[in-house]
Amino acid sequence: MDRILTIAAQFAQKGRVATAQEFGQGNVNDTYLVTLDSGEAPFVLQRINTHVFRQPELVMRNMRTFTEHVRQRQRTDVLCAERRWDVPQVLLTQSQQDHWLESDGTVWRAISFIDAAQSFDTIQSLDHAREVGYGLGMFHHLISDLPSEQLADTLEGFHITPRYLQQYESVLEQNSMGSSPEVNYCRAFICDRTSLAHTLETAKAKGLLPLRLMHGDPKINNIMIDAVTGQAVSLIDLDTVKPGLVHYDIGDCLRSSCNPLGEETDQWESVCFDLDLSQAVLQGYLSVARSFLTPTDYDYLFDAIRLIAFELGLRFFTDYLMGDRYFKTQYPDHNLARALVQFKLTESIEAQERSLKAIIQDLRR
Ligand code: GN1
Ligand code: MG
Repeated sequence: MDRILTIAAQFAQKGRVATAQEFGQGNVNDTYLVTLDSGEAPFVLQRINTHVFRQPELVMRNMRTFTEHVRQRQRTDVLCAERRWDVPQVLLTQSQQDHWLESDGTVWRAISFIDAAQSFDTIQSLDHAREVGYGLGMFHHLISDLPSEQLADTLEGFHITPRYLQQYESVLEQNSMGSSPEVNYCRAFICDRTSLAHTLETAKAKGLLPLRLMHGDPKINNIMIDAVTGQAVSLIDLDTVKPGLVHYDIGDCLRSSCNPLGEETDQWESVCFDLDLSQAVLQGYLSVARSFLTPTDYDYLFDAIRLIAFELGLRFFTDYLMGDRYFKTQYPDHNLARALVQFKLTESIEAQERSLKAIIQDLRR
C-alpha cells in the first residue's frame, strides 16, 4: 500500500494523502479510494489496465474532451437546471499531466469522487430501475451534440459481437478444452446463436442505426444514486466513452439492472430477466431519450437487450477458455460462472420476447 500512497500523492494538489483503500468491483482496472488528511475531498485513483486499454493517453484525452463538453452544456441545459447531475472530473498531477507513468510502466489516473451518492450491484426497487434508466438517458442527452469524430476509438472492437464470435471460434480451434456439463451447455448455447451475433452490426452497416457517442459500460453499478433523494446523479467509469451505438448501452443497462440476482450470483440456474424492471428502466430512459431516438432505433431495442447479454456471456466464456486474461477473477471457474449467468439471462429474455416487445411497443407511442 505504501506504493499506492506515493502514487496517490502525485495527484494530491492540496493536503497529504492519508489512506488509500481498494474500491469498487471493476473487472478491468484497479481502483482505490484516496483520503487526504486536510479535510479535502477524497478522490478515486485508478491503475489503467494497459493490457485492455493499449493507448491510455487516448482514454484520458477522450475523458477530458467529454467532461469539458458536458460542463459547458450543463450551463444552459434545462434538464440540468431542474436537478442534480454530476460529471466525474479528471484530476491532474503536480506537473499538470492527466496521467502518471510509474517507473514499472504502470499507468495511473485520478478522478473526482461523486459525493453523497452510492451505486448498487443489484437493483433495489422499481424506483431505482426508473432512475437507472433516467441516468443513461441523461448521459446520452448531454453527449448527443458532441460530434462523434471528436472522440477516439479507445478500444477497437468493443461491443462488435461478430468479432467476439470470431475470437471464440479461433480459441476453440486451438484449445482442447475438457468437457463438463457447464462447458457443453455454453458451447451449445453459442452454437445455436451464431447468426444473432450480427444483428446490430448489420443494421449499423446498412445505415439503419447511426453511429453516436456511447458510454460503453453503463451497467447498474456505474450509475450513481443520490444518497438522500434516490435520484440518479452521475454515470461513472468513462473509459469506453467513444463512438458506437446507443443500443450497446441500452442493452448493457437492461441486462445488468433487470437481473435481480446480479451478474455475480452463484445461482445461475435461477437467473431471470424481470419484465417489470425493464419497463421501469425504459420509462426512465425514454423520459429523456424520446427526443433523439428514431423509429428504427425502437425497432432494434429488443435485439439489443438480448444481444448484449449474449455478448457478455460469450466474452466471459472465451476468457475462461483462454485462461482468464481479460477479466479479473476471484476463483478458478469465475469466468465460466459469469458466462452461465449471462446465458441464462439471454434465455430468459428470449422466452419473454413477446412481452418485452409489447412493453417497448407500448412505450414508443
Ligand atoms: C468490464 O471493468 P468493468 O467492471 O467496469 C467490461 C464491460 C463488462 C463488465 C461486466 C472495458 O467492466 O464491458 O460489461 O466488465 N469493461 C471492459 O461486469 O471490457
Ligand atoms: Mg468499465
